[in-house]
Amino acid sequence: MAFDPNSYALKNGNFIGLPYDFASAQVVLLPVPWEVTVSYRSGTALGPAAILEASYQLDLHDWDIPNAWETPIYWQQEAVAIANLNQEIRPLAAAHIEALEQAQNMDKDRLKRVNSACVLFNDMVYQHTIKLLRLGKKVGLIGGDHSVPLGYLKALAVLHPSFGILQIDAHCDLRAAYESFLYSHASIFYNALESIPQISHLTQIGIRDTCQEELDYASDNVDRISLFSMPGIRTKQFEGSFSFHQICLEIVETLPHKVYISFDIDGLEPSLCPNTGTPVPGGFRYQEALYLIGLIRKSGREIIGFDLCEVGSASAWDANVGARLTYKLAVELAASQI
Ligand SMILES: [Mn+2]
Repeated sequence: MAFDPNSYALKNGNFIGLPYDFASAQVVLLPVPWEVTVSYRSGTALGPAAILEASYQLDLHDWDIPNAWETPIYWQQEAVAIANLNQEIRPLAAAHIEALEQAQNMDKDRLKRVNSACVLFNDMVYQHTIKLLRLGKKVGLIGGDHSVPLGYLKALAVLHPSFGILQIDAHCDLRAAYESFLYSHASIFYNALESIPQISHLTQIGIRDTCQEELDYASDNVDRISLFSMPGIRTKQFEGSFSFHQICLEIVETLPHKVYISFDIDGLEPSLCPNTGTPVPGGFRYQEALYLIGLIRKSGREIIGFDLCEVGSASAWDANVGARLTYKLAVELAASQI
């Protein structure tokens, strides 16, 4: 049966029921069900499955990209080894966090097991993504908590000698370890910047929930990190001196030619992600985020990959927003190819 982009979606296991297989795919979406170090609310490991399920509800027209549905997108099955390791290690991490909160003595062996499982996990993501990249695929990683992209960033660094990251997030994620977890969701960009010299620049936007240690790290590395706080962005708008377009141009201009997008859904206002791991009031509106992403391509930059993380699974609404963002990111990833 021929694919009809105007019809309802078939639940065929592919994103939005699209008719493409792995061989024909230009963009591969890789679900990563991992949330070992979550510190507040769990559920994001089931985010990818919830996004896939919600995706069948989407229509295929994109307001920016003609015939977006012709983008060959393929949703890869979840890696069972990752899901299993998450299930095995998450209870150990949860017990560690509980002991910390009760000010009990630290069980060092337990902590060691969590940290070495995270090393193993990062390597699994590296192996999956380098294989896809070497096959010429563009990859979108679907988390999971925000610790998931480290292995993917290392794989991109093998193929791209220099690239920048646009991070949309309520949090800086610049802590040097958090709760003694070396590979915490709260440390992802500290770890990325410290271990991947190919990352020439990190531009953080939407930041509104942070601590002095992270702000100090950002200002100590001001040649490598641009931080646009949410209060800073809104103040410019409230005072009427800048349009959102001008603010976006200022953001995009901090980025080099090759751009990776790391989208933590808590960068949006919490009405769009009520069940995310650590929701924070404020944040971008949906159309604002889409406008900014579109501007990266229009500026002539190349999007080399993306992740979407921290999508909650407790309600279909979080997954609905997550699925729409996934589609937009995937078609922009394909369309920006130079
Ligand atoms: Mn984050």
